[in-house]
Amino acid sequence: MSLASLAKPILHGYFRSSCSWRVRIAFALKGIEYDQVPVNLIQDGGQQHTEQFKTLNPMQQVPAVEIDGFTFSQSLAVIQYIDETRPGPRLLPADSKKRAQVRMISDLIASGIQPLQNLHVIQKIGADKVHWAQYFIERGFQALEPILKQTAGKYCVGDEISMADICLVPQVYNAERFKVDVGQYPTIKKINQTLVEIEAFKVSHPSCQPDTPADIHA
Ligand SMILES: N[C@@H](CCC(=O)N[C@@H](CS)C(=O)NCC(=O)O)C(=O)O
Repeated sequence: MSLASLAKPILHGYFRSSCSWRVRIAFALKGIEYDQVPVNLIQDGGQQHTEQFKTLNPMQQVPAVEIDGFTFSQSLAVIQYIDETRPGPRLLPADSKKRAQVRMISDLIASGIQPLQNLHVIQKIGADKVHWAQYFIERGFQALEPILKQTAGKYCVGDEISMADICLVPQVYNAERFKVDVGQYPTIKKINQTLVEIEAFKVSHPSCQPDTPADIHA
């Protein structure tokens, strides 16, 4: 085992970032200790735009994760790397069909919803930003609801927690921030309610991270 793989991973993230939260959930589910370096997406025009951060992720987005001597961005790539290299509960099922379902749901959220309501996009939209975000979250949830009706058991795909659940909870949190009525999507709502009671989802919640501001800290 190399020295690099013995070092604790470092998560460069932001308490409220849904993509950083995905990685925090994955670390928690796997029982992996890690350090956090806060990247404030708002302060000073956004620390993700500094030259220093661009060396970690030229895309100027969190998360960026230093692990095993490498730096990765893109939360789904990070989660899959953790899953492939660390023991603990599988985050992608062994069964090919279920694994494809997990990837389908994860991509629907990570490519079909989150990027359209991401900070940089919203800033470019200007005054109409809330309606814009609501529209694309609703559009995504209208597609996700019937899919989950077919794939879900206790969780998004069957009865095992997977990467799909890791994507779902932070996206529901974002939906609520943008005042989307999640009650319109009973399957999404029910799975989310089950997941938020699980320890790994609680300890990784935006309300209790090292960079969570004191006035909203749980
Ligand atoms: N596909 C990327 C998306 C990363 C992303 O959109 N990060 C957001 C926070 S959740 C960000 O850093 N936004 C900063 C900005 O828009 O300036 C991933 O899954 O990691």
